[in-house]
Amino acid sequence: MINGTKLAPSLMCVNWLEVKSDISWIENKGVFDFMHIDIVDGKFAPDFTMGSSIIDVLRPLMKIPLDFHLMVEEPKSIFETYQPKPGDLFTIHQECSRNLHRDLVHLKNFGCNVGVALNPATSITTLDYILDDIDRILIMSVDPGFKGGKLVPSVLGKIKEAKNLVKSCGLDIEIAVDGNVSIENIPEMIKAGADTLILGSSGLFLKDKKLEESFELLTRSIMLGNGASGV
Ligand code: S6P
Ligand code: MG
Repeated sequence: MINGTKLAPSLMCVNWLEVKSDISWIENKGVFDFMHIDIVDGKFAPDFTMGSSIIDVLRPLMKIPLDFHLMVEEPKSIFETYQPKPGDLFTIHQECSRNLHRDLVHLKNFGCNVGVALNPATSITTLDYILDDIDRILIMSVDPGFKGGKLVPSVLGKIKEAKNLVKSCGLDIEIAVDGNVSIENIPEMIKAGADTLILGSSGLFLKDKKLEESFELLTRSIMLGNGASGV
């Protein structure tokens, strides 16, 4: 966490030729709150990411809480594959789940925290009857599936709307933003009400930069979002 903003590096965006050292840099830095793990099924979103054979090998290296983002049609069929544990957070998409409430209860029975993700075209109002059951709203600021996407501008208003809704209900639900959470976009996202930033190729794993250099830029950007000037 920096200045009250929680941080979740996206495992999909590490340098896979140096995956062990990237994970240990993240762990040792001591400021990251979650390891964000994108699971894509090739149906709800194009492409494929990491199956259990990869996650099972990497899990022992990751001590910070795991934050699974399932971009998967009818995700309940794969919950057990990733062995949800107390302390993990599992987020499923509103658009993917025919029985959203039932799937969230199923996940909570493993003892983990739960979130619901919304694609750029999905309204916050779709969560009206599920707010009491969730720990996080994950607002997708790009269409799901790939790194390197471009922010859908209407999403900034949606972050504000989500933040106001959660406040007005007096609920303890975190607002997370995922997709093109870039050094440039972060200040506006924080000002709009983002509590947690999912950091990918535009926010932490910057091309041609060492992680330490990118981290400095990230820190400045977060400070700007929180109202600090001259940093
Ligand atoms: C995208 C996925 C994300 C990405 C991350 C990419 O479908 O859910 O978590 O890994 O957002 O970051 P960037 O900065 O390349 O858009
Ligand atoms: Mg994600």
